[in-house]
Amino acid sequence: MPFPLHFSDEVAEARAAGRPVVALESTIITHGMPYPQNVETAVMVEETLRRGGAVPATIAVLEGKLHIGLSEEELTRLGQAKSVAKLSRADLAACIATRGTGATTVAATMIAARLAGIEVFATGGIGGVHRGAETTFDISADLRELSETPVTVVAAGAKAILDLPKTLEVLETLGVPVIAVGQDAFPAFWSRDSGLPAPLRMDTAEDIAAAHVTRTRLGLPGGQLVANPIPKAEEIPAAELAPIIAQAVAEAGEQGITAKSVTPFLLARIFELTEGRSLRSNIALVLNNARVAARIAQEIIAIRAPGP
Ligand code: PSU
Ligand code: MN
Repeated sequence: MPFPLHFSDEVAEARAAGRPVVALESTIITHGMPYPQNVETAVMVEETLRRGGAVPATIAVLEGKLHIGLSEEELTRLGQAKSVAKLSRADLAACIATRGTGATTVAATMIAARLAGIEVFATGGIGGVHRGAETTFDISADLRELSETPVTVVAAGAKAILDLPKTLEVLETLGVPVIAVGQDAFPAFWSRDSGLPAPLRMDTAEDIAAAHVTRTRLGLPGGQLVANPIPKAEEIPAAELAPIIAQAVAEAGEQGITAKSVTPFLLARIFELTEGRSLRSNIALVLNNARVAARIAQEIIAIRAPGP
C-alpha cells in the first residue's frame, strides 16, 4: 500500500493533468525567517511558481498527516505557531506516527517529494558541513539525502555560516552533482561568489533538466544541487557579512548550541545583527530560485513527452 499523502486540490489537479509541480520546504517558514515575513515570503514564492507555469507544493506534517501542498490558511497557521518541530530524515516517521506537527527540512522535503512523484524542489539554502565539524561532527542530513533521493534541489548555494569547502568535498564524496547556474563560481547564498569554483556549470534549464533525466536513465540514485546565484542588485558582499557570521558562530559555541538548534540559532542571530538586511536578500534569492525551478520542472516534462 502506498503511503497516504494529503494533496492540496491544486496539486492533485496538476498531477492528474501531468502539469509541472515544484516542492517547497516548510522549515524555512518556521525556523528560517521571522513572522510575518516568513508567511509573506511563502505566499510570494508560491505565486512566483504559478506565474512561472508550475504548481507549488509546500510540504509539512500537520497533526500526523503528510501534506503535499498547503492552503494559505495552513501556511499562515504554521508560520505563526511557536514550537513547531523541525523534521529531517531522522524525525519524519516519528512525527507522523505520534500525530505531531512539524516543518520539513530539505532532507525531509526531498523524501516527501519523491513519494509524491515531484522531481524539482526550490528553497533558499541547504544545510551542509558546519564550521568546526572536525570536532563537532555537525554535518547536515541534507547532504546524504541529496545522494540518495532523486530530486533536483534549486538553492542559492549554501550559507557562509557553513564550512563551504568541506561542504563541497562531502558532496563530491557522495557523488552529488553541484551545478552553478550561469557562472563558474559556487554561490554563497547572500553573495554571488563564494570564492570557490563550482564543480559543474550549466546555463540553461534545459541542460539541467536533461542531466536530471539522464541520471535516472543511468540508474543513479540521488538528486542534483542546482546552485543559483542571488540577483546582483540584492547581494551582500561576503566581506561585509564575515564579521557578523563569525560573531554568530562564536555565540553559538559560548551558549552550547548543538544539533538541530545550530542552524536556526545562526540564522536568527544574523537577521538580528544585520537588522533585516539579510532577510531582504534571503527573500529575493528564494523568489529567484522559484523562477528557475519552474523552468526546470517544465523542461523535465518536455523531455519525457513522447515524440511526434
Ligand atoms: N539554510 C538556510 N536556510 C534554512 C535552512 C538552511 O540558509 O532555512 C534550513 C533548511 O530547512 C535546511 C535545514 O534543510 O535548515 C538544515 O538544518 P541542519 O543544518 O540542522 O540539517
Ligand atoms: Mn546539524
